[in-house]
Amino acid sequence: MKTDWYKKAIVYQIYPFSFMDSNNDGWGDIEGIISKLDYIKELGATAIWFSPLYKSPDCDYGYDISDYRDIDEKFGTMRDFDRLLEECHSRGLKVIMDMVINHTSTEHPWFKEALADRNSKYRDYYIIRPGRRVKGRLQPPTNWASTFTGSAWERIEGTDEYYLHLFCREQADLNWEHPEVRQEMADILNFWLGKGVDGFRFDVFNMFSKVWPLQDDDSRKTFQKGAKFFVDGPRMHEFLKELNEKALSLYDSFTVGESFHPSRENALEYIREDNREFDTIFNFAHLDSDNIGGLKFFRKPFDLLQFKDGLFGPQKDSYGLGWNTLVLENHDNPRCVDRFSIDSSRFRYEAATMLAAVTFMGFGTPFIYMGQEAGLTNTPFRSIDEMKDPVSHFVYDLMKSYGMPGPLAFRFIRYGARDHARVPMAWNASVNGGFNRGHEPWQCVNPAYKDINVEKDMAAERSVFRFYQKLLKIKKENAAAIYGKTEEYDHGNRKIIAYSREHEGKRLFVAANFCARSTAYRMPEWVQGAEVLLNNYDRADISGTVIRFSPYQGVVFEK
Ligand code: TEU
Repeated sequence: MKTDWYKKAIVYQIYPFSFMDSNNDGWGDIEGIISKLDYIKELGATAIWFSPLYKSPDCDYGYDISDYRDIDEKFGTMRDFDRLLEECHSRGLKVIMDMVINHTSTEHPWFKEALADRNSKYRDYYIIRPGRRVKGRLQPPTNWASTFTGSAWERIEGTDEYYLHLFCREQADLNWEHPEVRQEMADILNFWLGKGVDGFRFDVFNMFSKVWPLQDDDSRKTFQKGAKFFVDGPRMHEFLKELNEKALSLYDSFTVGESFHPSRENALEYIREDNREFDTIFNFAHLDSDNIGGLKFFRKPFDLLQFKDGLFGPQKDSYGLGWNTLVLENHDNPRCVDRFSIDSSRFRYEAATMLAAVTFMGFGTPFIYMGQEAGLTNTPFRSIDEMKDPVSHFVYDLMKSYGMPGPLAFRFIRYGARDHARVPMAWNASVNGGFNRGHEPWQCVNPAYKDINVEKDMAAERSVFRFYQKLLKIKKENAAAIYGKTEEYDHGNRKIIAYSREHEGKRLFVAANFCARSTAYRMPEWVQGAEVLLNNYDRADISGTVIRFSPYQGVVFEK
């Protein structure tokens, strides 16, 4: 029977490579994760989403899967995983697996067979097409661009054929038109559900369906060329319903989709409660408020109004129809305290807590990315060689190919790089931040760990972790914080964010200062006399309905 446990859930995301390395080989592992479950429980999370643990050659660090039914040996064995599942469940923590089924690794046996034998049935599992001869030269079947730069087609060696990859060339897109592919995917979901996992996060799900026949994109776009033929494709809703029918609905499973710039209409269709597609999808629009056109490397001055639009739009759209998510960080984004024009050298604690309060008190399930709860910061990478993410390298190379000198290209990519979130966790001030016992980690550590780490934060008088604990407790227990309708106030204010949540006569008012200076703000009349439920400072300077905010102060009132 389907329940709605996810509505009161607090999800904690683990990037297994970098969480905890128990055997000191440089890679995070399952044993390490188990050793930290009590910590996650203490924080107040109720579910864990694991970035991919499956077998993978790691061209895209686990997002290129070569066996959907096995655990990669650097993380442990299937027996270790079964124990992890048990250890989570015995602590009341739900387990959410990452499902990367838009593409497989090119090391997946299906793909290898498809290339090895022209008559293999697995050829139809992928999107393989003959190239085109243009003025005697062989060209890809269409002009689509990969999300990760360059053509979305890779020529199959020794032939005139190409296969489609909307991400790295080692991530071959599956052909979802083929019923057998869809059946394989349902079987994989059932395999994990049968083991007892509680749900899935679906990677770039709204690219499963492509527009057929495949055709050129005649728009002038350079980036995301072809997107109109592979985002929110015509059979998307049908495919999701089928996954539900054949797998998801057979269990009390939770689903959250990661979508690539869905249209507003489609975003709603995916999550409508009566639609039987997904329970919810991620909304990232507010995270584009410091970049141009959703391209995270193109930095621009932070735009608070855009942040508000992105944060509140989906809350309004989904309220009463489906469920929403609340996100500040994940493995694809830099640390939030180093974005949004925040002075994190002076106000790290204030900013980390304020951002959490304004985001997570909204309508939707909070997703916390490991380390966010301790206010971890970006890494001062010194050169491209310290970065492991293929995307950093692709964009760096692209900039250089446009004639940008190396050091400039490096500075260009550093701000938005996904690597910031992917360095080993800073647990304490010991070697490698306590990630392991000194073996060189797969990815360099953030040297800030000596100062900024979990242990130190938990012991501090002004601890981000302790604030998160209080915030999450409210978020789980207060009906208005869970179910309330969001109403934004003073949208045009470029310093302050303010909104209310209302449910069955109870009202919350959430307001925060996005500036490094104190700022006065007149609250609505009804807030007068309300109780302060949460505050990231010791006191709130209030007279009548005017609150004089300190830098990055955030306050939650209850009436
Ligand atoms: O990401 C999808 C995606 O397109 C972006 O978030 C992407 O990371 C960004 O545009 C690059 O700058 C998902 C995963 O979260 C990501 O880690 C994978 O690399 C990607 O899919 C491919 O599986």
